[in-house]
Amino acid sequence: MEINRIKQLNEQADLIRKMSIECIANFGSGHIGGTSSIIETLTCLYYECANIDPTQPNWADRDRIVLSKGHAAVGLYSTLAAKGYFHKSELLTLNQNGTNLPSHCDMLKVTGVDFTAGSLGQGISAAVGMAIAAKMDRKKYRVYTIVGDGESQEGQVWEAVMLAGSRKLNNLTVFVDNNGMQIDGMCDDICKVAPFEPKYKAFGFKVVTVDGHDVEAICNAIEESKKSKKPTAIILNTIKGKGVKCCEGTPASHSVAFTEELFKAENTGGVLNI
Ligand SMILES: Cc1ncc(C[n+]2csc(CCOP(=O)(O)OP(=O)(O)O)c2C)c(N)n1
Ligand SMILES: [Mg+2]
Repeated sequence: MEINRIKQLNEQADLIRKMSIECIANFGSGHIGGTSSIIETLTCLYYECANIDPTQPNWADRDRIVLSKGHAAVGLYSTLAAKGYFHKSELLTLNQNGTNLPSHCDMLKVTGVDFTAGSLGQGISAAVGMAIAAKMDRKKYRVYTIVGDGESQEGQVWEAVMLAGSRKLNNLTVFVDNNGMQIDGMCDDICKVAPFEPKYKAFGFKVVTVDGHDVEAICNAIEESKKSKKPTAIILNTIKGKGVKCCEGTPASHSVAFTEELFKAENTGGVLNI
């Protein structure tokens, strides 16, 4: 990938992270930790690798992107607004009474959201169903889904993975956000589910492990998944709260009260300019 393109994607990720922080600060609290760990992945999908068109959000042949860890919705909403699916002024209504942007992603309310998620385990299951539907309809679209490591303690995740491997769904890419943390502690201390590589391999997946904040590595892994004869798991080694000073690397960053002072300390200024 050209240096300039890497720079552009990093700048875009930076902007989307700032937008997400501003939305959360505006509401006063939110899921900043698990949002920040997947910003580069969302950026690579929406700005480089996925076949999508913001002017046709319901285009039948679009790639599907399912945020299974639906609590990171603010990151998805910020990405969609940045891409022009809806006006960024809506972002400041996040979570407010009457909003169209609830804390967990909602396909009935938000233009561009492909699946309603928040009940952990359901998103990846729906993504596998979408990939099977594409095969049945002889459609070329791919399905991408982002799953948390804590989420992977749900038995339903592995039922979906087993089916995907068994059906050889090479149109499916599962990202595992391996940030090591869940709501209030380390995944390994609560219910160890890592390592992911041998588990996905055992279920018939191609597995690629990358630094989940390295846009070039993520894009390369996605391009590899497009050529695979098997479903692909991309294990993203990430930092929960990445790039947010008060949160980085602490499980307490799962859903935080974000005061005016904390926001000021981030020095991001307002990027929504509304
Ligand atoms: C079925 C279900 N059980 C419990 C929850 C509550 N919950 C929301 S987020 C979360 C932790 C998820 O951890 P992880 O997947 O690692 O996401 P991260 O916090 O790293 O973004 C839990 C237990 C839920 N949303 N759904
Ligand atoms: Mg996690």
